Amino acid sequence: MLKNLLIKTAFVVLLLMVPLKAEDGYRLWLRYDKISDEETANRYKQFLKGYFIEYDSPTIAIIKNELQTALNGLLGKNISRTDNPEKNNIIIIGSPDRSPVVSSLISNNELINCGNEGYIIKTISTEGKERILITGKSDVALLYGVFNLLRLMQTHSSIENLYISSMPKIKIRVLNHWDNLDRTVERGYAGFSLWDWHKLPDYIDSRYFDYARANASIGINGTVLTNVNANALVLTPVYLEKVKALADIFRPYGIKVYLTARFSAPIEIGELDTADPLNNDVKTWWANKAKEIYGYIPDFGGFLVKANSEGQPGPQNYNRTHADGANMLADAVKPHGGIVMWRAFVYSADDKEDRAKQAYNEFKPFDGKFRENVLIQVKNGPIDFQPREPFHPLFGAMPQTPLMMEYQITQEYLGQGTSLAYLSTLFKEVLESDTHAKGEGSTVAKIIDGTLDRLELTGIAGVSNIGTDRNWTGHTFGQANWYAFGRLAWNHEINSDQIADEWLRMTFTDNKDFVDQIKELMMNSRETVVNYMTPLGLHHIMGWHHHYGPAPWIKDKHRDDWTSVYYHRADEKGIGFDRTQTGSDAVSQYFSPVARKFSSLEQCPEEYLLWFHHVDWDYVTKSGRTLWDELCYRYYEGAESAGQMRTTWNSQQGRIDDERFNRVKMLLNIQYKEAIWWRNACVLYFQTFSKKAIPDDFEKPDKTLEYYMNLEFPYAP
Ligand code: BDP
Repeated sequence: MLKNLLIKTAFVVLLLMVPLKAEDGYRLWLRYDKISDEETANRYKQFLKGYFIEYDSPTIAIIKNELQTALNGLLGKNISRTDNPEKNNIIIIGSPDRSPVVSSLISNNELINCGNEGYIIKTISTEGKERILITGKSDVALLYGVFNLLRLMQTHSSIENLYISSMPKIKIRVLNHWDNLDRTVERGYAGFSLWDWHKLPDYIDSRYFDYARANASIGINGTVLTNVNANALVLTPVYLEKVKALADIFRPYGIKVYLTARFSAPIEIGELDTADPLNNDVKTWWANKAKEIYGYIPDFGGFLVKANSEGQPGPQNYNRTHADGANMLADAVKPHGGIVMWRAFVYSADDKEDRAKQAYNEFKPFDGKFRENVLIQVKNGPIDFQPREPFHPLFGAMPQTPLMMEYQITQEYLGQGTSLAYLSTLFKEVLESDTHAKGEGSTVAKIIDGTLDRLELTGIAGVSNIGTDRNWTGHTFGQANWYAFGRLAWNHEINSDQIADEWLRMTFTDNKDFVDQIKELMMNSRETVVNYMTPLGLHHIMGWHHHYGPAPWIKDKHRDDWTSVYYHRADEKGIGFDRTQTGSDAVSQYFSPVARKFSSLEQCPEEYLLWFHHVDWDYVTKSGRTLWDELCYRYYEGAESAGQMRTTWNSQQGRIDDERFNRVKMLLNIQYKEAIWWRNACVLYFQTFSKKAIPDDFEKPDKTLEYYMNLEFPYAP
């Protein structure tokens, strides 16, 4: 008896010791914690005495709910709906077309540049009254506007004298989930797939709503639910019921659902013995399949296709082209308003051409040959989401074809689930690269937003890093990459600094020292990772298969282009892949000013040096150090900066909640260990070719190369 009582009491005491609100990262950047600075809070309160909305819809219901939750949280105050639009200090929300009050305050003309998703937030000052108008042409535009207003408050910015007019620069802003029907996630490091296929459509996880809400808050308007290495089953009625359930949830948040289409589906789930895109039965099969899908989901977005790449079936199995394949599917979805996102990530083991050149060679000849509802989805660089790659040469090379950007938000090659690498700087680096396609200033951004070639259909995709982990992304800082992707997809002109600033304030605290220090840490983090993994243009030297950790020694596999030696080409003379005229001539796929710069050993930016050149160990780099010394220097510098990240983070203890602080702290320790591991393994391995000493000032690796080469990780994610 007594024992039982003691145990119970101890349990209650323990419970009381646990902080009431666990800060586990679930709330992402939408925490809405009370603003502690009274002055700011009071100023906000003054302007938010109620809201006026004239009509209802599922999206409007979401808006009201978000406003209530946010203002309750941020200001500790309920905001109530008012029937009187003339009241002072209220928010008025609505579209001029549907709200007579709104149309009396703003003309449709003023919204002319807003498209269907853009919005205006505007302070209306009349007769001593101040009202904030949030307007746009659609309900979802209003939702985006509301999230913008809330972001201002979450970042403690002024909400006085507002005039914000914002419209997305890119039309299709999608996440690509590499999620399988068994809930595993290809290259996912945050648990399993969010989509609980087994229990859908009857069991609706509340996370689906929170997922949609988070995406809407950053303007993401589409989600491809399934892996590019596709399973045709998702196109069968049993699964389409489930997909429909998700689509119904996401719709009021402005999010369309897309699926990956397995090219051989007519054989696998149909009764056909071919998937030849020019075969009439195949065409009819897909047309009927599309009709069936639209029967479930009237606003279904369309298909994403990986064809004839890494073993996936495609039109080339029937001696047809990518254009034949893409156009056939495009015709099937066209009557319903759907699109096809056809991936350009193709390279073949049989093609002896430099892998970096193959996508361009295969796709460029088809410029202008695709249907108007086809986008070609191109990875940011010509190989595969490496820590650093030059921009993909297809950007600018297909002026008559909408090219979509594909980024990887999940950090397959940037430390996976254990590393902090803020990717906004990577995203921006690519967007700002100048292709010179139509002279100077022909940036990748202008190609994908359609302005360079006056293309209407535009898109951007990010391979998702989201899973069932309580904090969604495994690493708390993975959330920043999801956030940054959305913000840049909406407006690629925002800078990474601002995005980090917003995210930090909303996610953690607005403590100035914390924000300043951690922002700097974030801004340098990707370069740090590049330095300790693949400095000076090195690439694809990671672990076999799982891609975890360093393995520059990988060779003699069934595919050359899946080895490391194929890419670094180290020998006694030097290191690097000669992609100039004397080598694979990949440089010739770029427009001449770019090609000239990349081909010249002197002018090639050092960050791409070994991407384009095989360079002698004694070559003198810009720092005055020889290539070998410079390589060592970068590896050591990278590892040192990873150590510095720990120190910076640890100096912030107490500024944020212990739970998230400690998690990040432990992960930064792992990252530092991994940085040393990368550094030591790579320097020791490349030393076997350079035969030179590691410069004196650097501490020598305490393990042998053999030790590193023997490490195995059979269960790496
Ligand atoms: C590579 C991944 C592989 C993907 C492939 C793709 O290692 O798992 O299937 O890209 O993009 O980065 O299709």
